[in-house]
Formats: sequence, structure tokens, C-alpha cells
Amino acid sequence: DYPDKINVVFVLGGPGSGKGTQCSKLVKNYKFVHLSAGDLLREEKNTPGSEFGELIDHYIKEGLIVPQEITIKLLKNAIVKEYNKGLRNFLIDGFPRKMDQAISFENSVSESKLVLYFECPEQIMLERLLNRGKTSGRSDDNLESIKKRFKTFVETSMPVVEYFDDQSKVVKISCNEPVDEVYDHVVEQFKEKKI
Ligand code: UP5
Ligand code: MG
Repeated sequence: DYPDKINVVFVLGGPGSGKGTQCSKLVKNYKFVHLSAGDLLREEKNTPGSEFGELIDHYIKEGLIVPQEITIKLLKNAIVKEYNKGLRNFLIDGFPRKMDQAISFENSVSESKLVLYFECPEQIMLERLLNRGKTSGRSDDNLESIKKRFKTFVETSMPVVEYFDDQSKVVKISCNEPVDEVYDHVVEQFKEKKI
């Protein structure tokens, strides 16, 4: 009931490290579908009549990880939809960010080929998110939620990066340069890894 033979690249990094920005650039030059777990959750939250709306709203504001069953279901649906159009290459942005998600996705959907990890100092991420918060309308782009997101990232999501690093799948990229320069490093790595 899930697609066979897909290529998955996980795109990880702290809140505001530039995952979404870099994925948008990648899809212009590579045949990848960009799926952001956070975007899928926000879309579900805004779907009238969704049984998970309130729960997702709460978890996002608190910077907590939504129970994996919900996120994986949304991801699987999105993957199948694109698979049926003939697409096979997926950038999964902001997922997995908790160990149970990593294990469950790799067992029930696909293993990952590569993990891009955007390394970024907290101070930089904070400035970016507060700046974006002026116009983003995101319920978690405020100082209180941002601090909670950082805490969850360090305590819950970094172990996932380390888990993949132990499998030599992680490519670390410093996010602390202008967007186009960060992107150049991503492309270099894709070439090196023959993605
Ligand atoms: N910007 C980007 N790159 C820059 C650069 N090189 N130089 C200068 N500025 C740069 O970028 C953030 C901002 O920085 C933008 O204004 C951009 O222009 C600028 P962006 O590309 O949006 O960064 P990104 O890493 O995508 O930041 P985002 O806020 O999306 O990261 P999060 O990981 O916090 O958000 P996400 O949407 O993935 O998740 C939100 C919440 O959903 C989570 O906190 C959690 O509650 C929930 N969630 C789950 O529960 N489970 C999941 O599996 C996924 C999410
Ligand atoms: Mg994002």
C-alpha cells in the first residue's frame, strides 16, 4: 500500500535554519518533489472539519512534535499522490524529528539515501524567525514558541541527526551564509554523492 522504489532525501536542521528556502531552490534544478511535514500539518490544521485540527494547533504553538501517526499519514498520502503522477524523488523537509518517526517511516515507507543537515547557531535562527514573524502569520513565529521549538530541536530532533550520522548518511552544511552560497554547497554535495 505504499510506493516502491522511491528516492528519499531528508532535509533537517533547526527552526529557521533555511530548510524550506533551500528545498525551493533545489526543486527548480532537480527533479524532486518538496514535501514539508510542517506545511502538511498546517494545511491539515486549516482543513475545515479535520479531526486533528485542534491537536495540531496546540502542538505547533508549543513547539512539540505531533504524534507520528498523523504526520506519517499526511506524508504517505502526499507521496502516493505524486508517485501516481510518475514522480519518484522526494525531499522530505523537517522530518523525521523524533526517533519513533524515523524508525517508522523507514520501515513502512522508504529508507533515505541522504540526509542534508543545516547547521546553524541559535542566535541566527532566532533573528530570522523573529524577522519572518512580522509577516508570516505563523502561530509559532513568536519568542515564546521559538524558545520551545529550540528546546525540542536540541532534546528530541538532534538524536535523529546523530542516528543518521552513525550510518554515514549525513551531509552537514553551514546555513550561516547568504542563501545562494548555502545553495552552492548543497549542489556540490549532491554532485559528490551522485544524487
Ligand atoms: N533565510 C533562510 N535562509 C537564509 C540565509 N541563508 N540567509 C539569510 N536568511 C535566510 O527560513 C527561515 C527564514 O530565514 C526565512 O525568512 C528565510 O527567508 C530566511 P526557512 O527556509 O523558512 O527555514 P526553515 O528551516 O524551513 O524554518 P521553519 O520555521 O520552517 O522550521 P521549523 O522546522 O521550525 O518548522 P516546520 O514547519 O518544519 O515545523 C513546524 C512545527 O510543526 C514544529 O515545530 C512541530 O510542532 C510541527 N512538526 C511536527 O510535529 N512533526 C514534524 O514531523 C514536522 C513538524
Ligand atoms: Mg520550513
